[in-house]
Amino acid sequence: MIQVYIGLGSNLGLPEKQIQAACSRLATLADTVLIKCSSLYKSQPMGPQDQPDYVNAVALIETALSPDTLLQQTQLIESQQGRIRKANRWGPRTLDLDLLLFGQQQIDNEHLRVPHAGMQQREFVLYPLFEIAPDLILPCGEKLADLVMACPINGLQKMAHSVLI
Ligand code: A4P
Ligand code: MG
Repeated sequence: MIQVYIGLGSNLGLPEKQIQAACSRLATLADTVLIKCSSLYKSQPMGPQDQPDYVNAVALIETALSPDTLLQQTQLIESQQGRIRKANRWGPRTLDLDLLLFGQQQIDNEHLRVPHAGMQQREFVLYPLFEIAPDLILPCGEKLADLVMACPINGLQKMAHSVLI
């Protein structure tokens, strides 16, 4: 089993419910155990500003699935939760599931880049990840704690409700 961190984001269709539903689905994947999920965080949109604030979280699973199979499964969950892919980059969505880290693997193929591009600069990824994995070291050798300290919080707010697992 490999430890995999998944970034969850939503800014349409009752975002807190979308994140809760997605975590529940992750827990039902074959050959996979949901270990924990961070608190929910409200974040300002990165990219186009004419869209609602996001709710973000990070989950830790342990899985025996391959990276490609896991990506297929997470994309299926996105589409079953009403995700419609539009041409505009970084537009609003009911659910986005990003494979942030897949053990210590570094993957770069036409479907998948792991560690997820940009995660090292995104407060809505780093802070929830740090909440559940404060001692994490990335495959590049960087300490997560150092990345968090260097990352402005940009209005990120921990929300009162947490995900039930
Ligand atoms: N892909 C490659 N690597 C990965 C990976 N590690 N995990 C490919 C998941 N997918 C990966 O993704 C586009 C393609 O990326 C997929 O077909 C997959 O093969 P997508 O989900 O269709 O599109 P996207 O999410 O709009 O694109 P992108 O560039 O991945 O965007 P991000 O980086 O996910 O950012 N603001 C706040 N506050 N919070 C957010 O969560 N999210 C985004 C989207 C923008 N602004 C945000 C947030
Ligand atoms: Mg994405």
